[in-house]
Amino acid sequence: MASPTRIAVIGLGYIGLPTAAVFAENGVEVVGVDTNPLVVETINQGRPHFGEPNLDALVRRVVEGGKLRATGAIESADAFIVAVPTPLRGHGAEAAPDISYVEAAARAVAPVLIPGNLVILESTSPVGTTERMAAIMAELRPDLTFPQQKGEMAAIQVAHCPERVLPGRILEEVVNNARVIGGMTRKCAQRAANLYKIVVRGECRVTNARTAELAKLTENAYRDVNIAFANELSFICDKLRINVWDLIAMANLHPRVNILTPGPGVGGHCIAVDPWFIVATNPNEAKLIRLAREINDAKPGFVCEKVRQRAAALREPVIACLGLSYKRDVDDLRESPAVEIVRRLAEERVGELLVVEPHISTLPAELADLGLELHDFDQALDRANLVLLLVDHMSFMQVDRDVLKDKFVIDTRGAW
Ligand code: SAJ
Repeated sequence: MASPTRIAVIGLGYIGLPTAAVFAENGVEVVGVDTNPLVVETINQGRPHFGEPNLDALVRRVVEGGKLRATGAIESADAFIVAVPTPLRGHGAEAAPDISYVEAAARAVAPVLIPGNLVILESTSPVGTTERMAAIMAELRPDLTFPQQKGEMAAIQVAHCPERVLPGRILEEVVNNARVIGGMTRKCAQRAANLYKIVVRGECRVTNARTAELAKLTENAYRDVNIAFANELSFICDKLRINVWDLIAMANLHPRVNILTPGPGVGGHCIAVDPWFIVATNPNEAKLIRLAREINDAKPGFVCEKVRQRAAALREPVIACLGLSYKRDVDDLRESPAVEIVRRLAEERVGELLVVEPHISTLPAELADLGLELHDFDQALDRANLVLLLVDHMSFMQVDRDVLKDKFVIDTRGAW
């Protein structure tokens, strides 16, 4: 079957935009669809609306070359890639995945479908979401046939191909990572694999849609559990007065041990969220996955307690809070433990807080509303008597050790 010449990418966020741009770079005509007019306008000016290495130049090239165009309204295409958010609503035991954006995308795509179209869900989703998307489209288009009705003979093919790129290395990983491609039928999977092979150099492993859905959730739950192990060690070491970083370095000398790095908590829109998708539907089985989430979620509170103890020893605590993003060298503040820690310290008035985040130009409202402001790195270090390293940004690594000499330092990343 010939490769689609025209694809529509629905949702131009952290995954949708790079995906659209990479397909466009490889000669596919791409129309990007987003409900946010500002996002559409920015992209049509040749600019991404968020920071990601090398994305600026790529978006400019493909927009100027006429290969990528953004719009607010869905258009017909050969294939549709849905990359919309699947947020988690509620907390802990009450948390439940919200697939309403996927459902809305299915409703938006349905009217423009023609026989031979391929619809792919890329959003990280609870098991069964691809089938749900197909059911919505089938209900709206009784004139067409879908895989759940006609199997391999269906007029429309539906598949799930979860994204697995690491923010900060998206453009490299979107091309080089292996992909798991789950079709509602074998033909669906094969057609989706043929599409991804236009841009993907890694293996495209085909399976069914449900397995692909759980595979993605499993990858992030696996990493969460492993980070929780490292964070649990940090609690144990604190009590035993052992340096956790040294301990892990020693243990990792063993040829079959590879412990990850403790930190201030786990953030980002994926690892801190996706394991709950498994727990929500399998509360009795997913015991370890749930406990790992709880351990990682306890880490910001532990860091706040350390800061409180240190600040209590100072007459006028001035605390430089270094970094807000959820991890190093990105501007993404979603689910960031650093933001939570700074917010809690500000609410409790633990001291004067000097917030430093070189990757953003304005503070999120939840911090600005507490009277906090962004500060310059050097000035904040100069003024502070307590330095709290929350994110191991490259720019923080070149710190002058002499400046830190007479200050209390809390290094949550073990980076200094
Ligand atoms: N973290 C630690 N210690 C570590 C590693 C990470 O505390 O040893 C923290 C980070 O600081 C951050 C969080 O965990 O707050 C998550 O960061 P990450 O770099 O591990 O992962 P993400 O969330 O940026 O991207 C993950 C990736 N998944 C896996 O590595 C299994 C990526 O491949 C996925 O595509 C992405 O989630 C996603 O979109 O699902």
